[in-house]
Amino acid sequence: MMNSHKTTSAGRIGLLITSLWFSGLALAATPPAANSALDSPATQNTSPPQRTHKKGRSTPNAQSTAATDSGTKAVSPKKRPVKTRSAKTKQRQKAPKLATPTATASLPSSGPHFTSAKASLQLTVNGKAIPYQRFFYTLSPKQQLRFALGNNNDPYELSINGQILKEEHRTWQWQAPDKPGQYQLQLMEKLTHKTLTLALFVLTPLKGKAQAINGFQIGRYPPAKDGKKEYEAPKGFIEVTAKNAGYYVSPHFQLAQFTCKQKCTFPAYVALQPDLIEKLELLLEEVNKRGLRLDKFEVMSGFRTPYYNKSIRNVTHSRHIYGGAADIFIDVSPKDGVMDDLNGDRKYDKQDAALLYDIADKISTRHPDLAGGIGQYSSTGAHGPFVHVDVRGTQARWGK
Ligand SMILES: [Ca+2]
Ligand SMILES: [Ca+2]
Repeated sequence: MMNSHKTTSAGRIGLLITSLWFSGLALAATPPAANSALDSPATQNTSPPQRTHKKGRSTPNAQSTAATDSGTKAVSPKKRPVKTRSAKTKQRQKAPKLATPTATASLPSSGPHFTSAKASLQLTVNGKAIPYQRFFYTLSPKQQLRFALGNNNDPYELSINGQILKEEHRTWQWQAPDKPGQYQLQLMEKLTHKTLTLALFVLTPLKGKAQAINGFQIGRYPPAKDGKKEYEAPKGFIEVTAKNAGYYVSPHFQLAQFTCKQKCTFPAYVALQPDLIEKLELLLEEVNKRGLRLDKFEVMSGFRTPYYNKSIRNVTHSRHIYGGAADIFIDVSPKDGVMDDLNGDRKYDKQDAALLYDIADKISTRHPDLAGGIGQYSSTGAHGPFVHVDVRGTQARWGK
């Protein structure tokens, strides 16, 4: 089934040398992520979308709704024509590049540096370590959780929605309410006032044979592929409202970046796996270590409902329908909705996606617990170059 995969070497990461990264890096008003119809299944895929890409947009709205999969026959993005910016766009882009000898040398001498915000308090939830100072966990109504601390004797306080839980030998028990929604856990070290914030999303299940929740179309999940657990339908969905859409589920990623872009009103529902967000955080940290100063990735496509996935004729078992995949690119300068010129050759093509691909590959090697697929995509008439990242549990590579 993985006839088009190939393993890449981890050592081909070029220096990323440009000084363009420092302008306009505010996190403000993260625009809703745009759709990508492209997917990234184990077997690849993709007939190029036909929609004309509008250059120079201010949001990453590289919409494409065309079909993406051709079954088992792979269509290598390498065979597509490489697309570069128009002369007009290039002219706007004429800021000088710094041929810095090291990647980190291009970091600004002033201004905020990247902060990974890894957890300083060692909390586990049902055995799962919480990796960042703010993170999230998903659970079913009435599910029992056990919170536990690392081995130390400092005094702590753990509360959920402001209510302090009783501690017993460095552990706390909590049963999720029947009512789906977002519940806020806060762990505080009393002496230092260090805190860890964990959003507990009690999931809204899709009941019986229903294919929608509160009018939001979900569709029908296919039977689990080969009976594998990672291809089972999600137990439920995070309810996204106008109030929590901008919520940061981790230090750098917001709920709204991953919601499906089918036409809908709030509440919307999203499947989102914590492992995916952890992997994206690690990737973002590594990209910053390489000298690109940015605080987020543009997410072209995060979660897709089976309903939407079917409408774009994508592969049935796309990792996107399980909330475990994201199609991402870097768009800082110029902020125009498409991948930036990462390698400084004044072209915007698959070589720029290749840099991000290589870094993602390295992260995957370092963190086998977050194993998954990485796919490289060239630009088409509908979107710029991008990289697919997922956490399917096994390694898969394509497009490069
Ligand atoms: Ca750009
Ligand atoms: Ca380039």
